[in-house]
Amino acid sequence: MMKRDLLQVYFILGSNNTEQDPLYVLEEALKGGITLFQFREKGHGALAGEDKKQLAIKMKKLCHQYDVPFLVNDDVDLALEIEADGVHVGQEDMSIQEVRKIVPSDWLVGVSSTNVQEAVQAKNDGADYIGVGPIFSTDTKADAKKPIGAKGLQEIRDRVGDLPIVAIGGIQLGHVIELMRAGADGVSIISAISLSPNPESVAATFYMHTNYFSKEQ
Ligand code: 3NM
Repeated sequence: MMKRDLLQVYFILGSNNTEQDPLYVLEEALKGGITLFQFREKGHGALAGEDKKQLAIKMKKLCHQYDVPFLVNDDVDLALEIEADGVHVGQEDMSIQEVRKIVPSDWLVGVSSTNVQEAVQAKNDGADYIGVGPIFSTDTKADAKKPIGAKGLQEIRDRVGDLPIVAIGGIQLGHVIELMRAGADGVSIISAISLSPNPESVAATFYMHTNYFSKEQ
């Protein structure tokens, strides 16, 4: 099983999630102590083709300088081409079984789940972790589902045993303790870090809060 500490502060970023240089934002977040990174180049103004690939290569390099695993959202071909450390897929993307067939056995493979049924399915399919959400409403994902709250997260935790879980969607610093208590191993964040004027200090504070909770147990 994956080291669940990796999910503590799981930062996700695409070039359209910030007005700043995405490489600057990523490096600040890495300095602040993010534990896992996902490149998610989606939505209005997203890069494609060679531009997307070049940005991914630079981000992977940065992550590795800080010993943080680099995952790619959805685009398994790109992930393979640039030798990422794993992939994250949504419910509409390639299935976990299909992904497992074509990626190295040591890759992290995560899947999004918004309800108990999807979560149990992901566990049975052999996902390393699930991204559970949206917990709260979010402006970052245009087609986000209805928020499930900490209660929805708790229901999923009660049904998947010790499967590693990261909470996602609208998460701010003040939510961390509630979500860790509801059964999350960590929090996944875009805008609370990417839109902050000081991504390093926000990332560091997320780390402190999640770490405090894991030490409390
Ligand atoms: N996936 P922010 S919510 C990428 O529910 C993503 O699966 C979600 O961004 C899901 O931290 C979401 O800015 C957006 O709310 C997360």
